[in-house]
Amino acid sequence: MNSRRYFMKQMSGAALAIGASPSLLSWASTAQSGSIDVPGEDGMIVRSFRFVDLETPVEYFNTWLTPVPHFFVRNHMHEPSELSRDDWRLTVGGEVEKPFTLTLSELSKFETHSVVNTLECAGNGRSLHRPQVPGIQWGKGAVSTARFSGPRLRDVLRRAEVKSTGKHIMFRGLDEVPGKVPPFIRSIPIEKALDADTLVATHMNGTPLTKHHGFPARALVPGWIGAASCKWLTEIKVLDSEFAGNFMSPAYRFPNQPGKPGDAVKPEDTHPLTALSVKSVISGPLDGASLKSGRVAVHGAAWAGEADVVKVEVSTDGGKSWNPAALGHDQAHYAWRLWSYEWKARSGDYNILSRATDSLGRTQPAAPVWNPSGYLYNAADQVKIHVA
Ligand SMILES: Nc1nc2c(c(=O)[nH]1)N[C@H]1C(S)=C(S)[C@@H](COP(=O)(O)O)O[C@H]1N2
Ligand SMILES: [Mo]
Repeated sequence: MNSRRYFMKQMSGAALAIGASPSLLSWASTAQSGSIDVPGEDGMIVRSFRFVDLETPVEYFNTWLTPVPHFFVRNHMHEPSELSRDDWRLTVGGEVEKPFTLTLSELSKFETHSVVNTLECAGNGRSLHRPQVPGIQWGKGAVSTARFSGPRLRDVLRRAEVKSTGKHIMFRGLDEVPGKVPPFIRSIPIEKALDADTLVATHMNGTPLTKHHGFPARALVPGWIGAASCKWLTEIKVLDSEFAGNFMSPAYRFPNQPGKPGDAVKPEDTHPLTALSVKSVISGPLDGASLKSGRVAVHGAAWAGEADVVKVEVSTDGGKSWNPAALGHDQAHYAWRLWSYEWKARSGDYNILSRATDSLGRTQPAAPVWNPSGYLYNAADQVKIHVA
């Protein structure tokens, strides 16, 4: 048992021993914002005892590519327990002329393509919504960036010869479904599936996918919410309409019109989430930091889903005035940009903000768009610091 598993087991044992006390669970889920922290292996923040849900601390947002051990993990259920390279199969069927099944070595014979993608969970930042909403109480770090490689989904689909009735592509993973909950199955529209950058990814940062990230193969739907990128992929099915199931509806839907915080939203007034919003996060100085006066680099990362980040601005006076940040050298269409702003800090208490603008003309709002499930939080980021 590796130390992370050991840790998880110890912790869930502790939670069980005291009857899974809600106070202990909420203590864990509010760990990042409170003074008590629950460090996992490699300093990752453990957001759930039940399944593996690990958040990346924002101070790790200092490399363009996130090292795999620092890449956030989001699981809705148990990771598959037995997964051998030799037994794994991928079936391709549904609205196709030629259904087939592939082994891993057959899959690896397709041409390989690489995409640097920032993957963000739709629920990232959920804990910052007011009023609070149920769900994993992510802080700011359910987002990471990696170079994903593998065959293009469209090449796999071409071999199967999709019929004209094929409109949506459904993915099924091998996760183990606990009790009576529905399996994690979702679908994406055929247009996105046929995009040259949508992958059946087998590698991340040049090495085979680890189990946490979907070994041996996952869908990679760049620029879209993380939930589109199904892990432990075992079935690709072409459908004539969107997949009907819990993880398409009611989950992962957004109100068509922004409502008042706390208001209920009718299902018919919602649509499925697709691409990510424009967003930036400050990775330093950290919230609550005490610094010496002088030169201070305010830095972070900014991303915009299918759009490009064109500008990041920093305010050191609580949002009254804004200064342009320098954008980092490394860039790719679906990847975040690192940014930094050099500030001459004099003593005092400061409210530092960052906001990004993208190639679609979208700018991060001052306040988030509240919604009942707390998706796509993207208000301008904020840290409070003291300069001595
Ligand atoms: N089979 C399966 N795929 C899945 C999930 C899951 O629970 N099961 N979680 C999804 C969600 S909600 C997110 S945000 C991403 C997270 O990918 P990561 O764990 O590699 O960071 O995986 C997606 N793919
Ligand atoms: Mo997610």
